[in-house]
Amino acid sequence: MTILLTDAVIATMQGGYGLIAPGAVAIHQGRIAWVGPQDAIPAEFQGFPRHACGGRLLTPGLIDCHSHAIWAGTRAAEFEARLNGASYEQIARAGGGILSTVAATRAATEDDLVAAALPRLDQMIAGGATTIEVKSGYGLTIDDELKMLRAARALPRHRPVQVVTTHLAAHATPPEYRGRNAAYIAEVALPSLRAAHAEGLVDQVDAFCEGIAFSTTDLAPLFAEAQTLGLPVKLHAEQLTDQHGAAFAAAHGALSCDHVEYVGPDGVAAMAAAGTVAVLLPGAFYTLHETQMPPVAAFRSAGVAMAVATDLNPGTSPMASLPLAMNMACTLFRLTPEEALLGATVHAARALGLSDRGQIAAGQRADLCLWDASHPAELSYRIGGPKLATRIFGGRLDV
Ligand code: DI6
Ligand code: FE
Repeated sequence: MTILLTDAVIATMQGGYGLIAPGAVAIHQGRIAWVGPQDAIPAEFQGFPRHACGGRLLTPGLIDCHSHAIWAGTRAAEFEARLNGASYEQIARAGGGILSTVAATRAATEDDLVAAALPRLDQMIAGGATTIEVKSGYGLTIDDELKMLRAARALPRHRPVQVVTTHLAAHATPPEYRGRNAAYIAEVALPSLRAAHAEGLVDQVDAFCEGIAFSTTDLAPLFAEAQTLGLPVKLHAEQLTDQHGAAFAAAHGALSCDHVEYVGPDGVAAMAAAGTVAVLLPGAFYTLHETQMPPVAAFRSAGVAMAVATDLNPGTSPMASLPLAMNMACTLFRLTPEEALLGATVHAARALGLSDRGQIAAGQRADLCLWDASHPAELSYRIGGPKLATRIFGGRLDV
């Protein structure tokens, strides 16, 4: 498809907002062919069919670089228990929390999981997402982890979205391995990773490094195996305590360290040296009523890129909207709206190891969002974001 978008306020996200207004974008064969000022459209694109944007804001399609969008069951009762005084750790240690979602997910079929995920996916898409990352981690057996990854891989057959899949068998220790983390890694996490890789189901490897989950010692064989298979790693690091997971992950060239509220100066320095992105997840911070903020000032001064994601999951972040996550990142973590939008575009792409999206520039995928807004700060300023007027996915107008 060939099209020329005209009369837009364009946030190219090159060097910050990279505003061009009024601007135009030429799209050809699913890619951006040209972007620039309205009055400088090259002759070769003048004849393209036009779509007038009416002065609306055009951004890159948003990228949700951290989600657990595949699960079965609900955790509303746990939410209620927490408000009656139970902590997240107490619930987890009592077999609730992640493990209750594991039981429901094990009982579901691949088709059940896809069906349950589609309404969530629709909400993500309504919030402007065009690429989403989806993790396993609620199966915790070889077969159930593979089932989750197959369900994640199936999503683009049902909706116009690109999916990056992440193996997260090291999310929690299932009851049958309680107190035997090393055995769980050896007998479930490693074989499920090898099988998922052999079946082409996995793009990257993640783990939950935490006192209530896995230590860096537990995870060393998993990250070594990821390296052997040529898969990039990332880590849920320093969400509730400082386990020095960020430094461990950075030493493995991690694409990102996620949550990172409790990361210390050693972790920040290691992330900066390795070019590891800090993925901020304000939805979990908000839901858990946390008070320890991620060290945003330290990330800035060390030059660590910050991404923003939903962490969509049934326990700690039942939220599918990236604009809402951006609003929370600004209000709770004091990001600027420009940093929040970089975090859901350019830096989110980096956190997924993707360089063909996240900016409006010649050669990039033509994944774009046209918003009922006139300035990019409105994406973060309005709680829940402005309405998406038109979404362009792979060069096709689909809203
Ligand atoms: N950290 C989180 O916030 C989610 N996973 C993780 O490692 C929580 C997942 C859940 O509670 O279901
Ligand atoms: Fe998460």
